[in-house]
Amino acid sequence: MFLRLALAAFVAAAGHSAPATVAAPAAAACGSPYLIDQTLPNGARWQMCWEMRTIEGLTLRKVVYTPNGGTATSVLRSAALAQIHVPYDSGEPRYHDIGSMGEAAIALTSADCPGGERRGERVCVTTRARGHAHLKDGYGDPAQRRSRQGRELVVLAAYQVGWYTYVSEWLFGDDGSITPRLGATGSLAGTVTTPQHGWPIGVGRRHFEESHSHNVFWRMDFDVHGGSPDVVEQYDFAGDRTKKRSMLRTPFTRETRAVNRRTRWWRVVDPQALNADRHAMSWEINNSDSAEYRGPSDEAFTRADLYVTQYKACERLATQNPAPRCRKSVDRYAGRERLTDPVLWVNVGFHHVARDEDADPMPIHWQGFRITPRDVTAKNPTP
Ligand SMILES: [Cu+2]
Repeated sequence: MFLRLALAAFVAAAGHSAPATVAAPAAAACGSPYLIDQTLPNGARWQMCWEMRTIEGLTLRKVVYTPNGGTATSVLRSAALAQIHVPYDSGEPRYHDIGSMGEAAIALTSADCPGGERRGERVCVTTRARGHAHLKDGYGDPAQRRSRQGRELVVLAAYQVGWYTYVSEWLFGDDGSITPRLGATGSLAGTVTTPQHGWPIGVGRRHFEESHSHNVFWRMDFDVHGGSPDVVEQYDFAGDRTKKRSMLRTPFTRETRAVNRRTRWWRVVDPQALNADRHAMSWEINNSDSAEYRGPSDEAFTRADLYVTQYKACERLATQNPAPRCRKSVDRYAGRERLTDPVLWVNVGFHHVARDEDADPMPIHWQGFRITPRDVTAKNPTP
């Protein structure tokens, strides 16, 4: 690592015109059926290994992206769900649904995995349309007219937790985007309450189904373009009722609890890894669709939308962490330690107010966030 850093510094100091690159990531070290290797029609390639862990359930490791015509670049060392916290509006109950997701994973049918491959019965790998990749007028020149439909790789598992069925999806777009999202379907829990805390479902107004939140946490250990250290930065755009907007960059040098703001986003950047334009490669995190649930003081883990912590192998779940020698929840992990190997925890909330349409089987409702390449390639790899 230090040798590589020193080499990169030497290349920069020598004014070398070629982009300073670090070693290309090793190909994913896993065999069938655990290897996923999908090249989408536009040439974008995604490679990774999957595991079904007893605690976290579906876990992706060594995620590598190769843009069309480009070289392979590592993105994530590992990624998994880290908790689904479900507090009900009357104050009780308050579930922590992740503890043994590997055992809750459902055997999938071919209907659960359209056009895809079932791996080890419990994981589906497939591709599907994602709508317009781009659409551009030719300004009178038909040769310049552009229109293309995008596709995405889908890796999913489903879990039965109480009455709910959770569908955990990882979407890998042919534009390099990654979308982790969780869908809740199955059946409502049937928790009956007063009109103040619920909504009348069924006939008349006798039965009030209790409203509740699903606060979903994902844990991601990034590995941007190989082993040189990654840095996490926060971006804000100052200016209110003014014409100007000014960009503010805040690097996180120590562990952090960050909250959402309407134009705020984060990125994980490897300052040593440069694209062909000599811009540092990074992956942007955008968490703008959260209900931002904030709980009482004994649920302090709900009080931030992104946690950045120094890597510790025993910090696996965002709450009710099973390792006895480790702290119990992500708000406790995020102390003041210096960050050299950052792990990101994204918290996305959804407030579920039941409606008549939620009768069995309950229509799926989704929550998630977006990870987008920022300067991984010097231009659009598939114009
Ligand atoms: Cu719900």
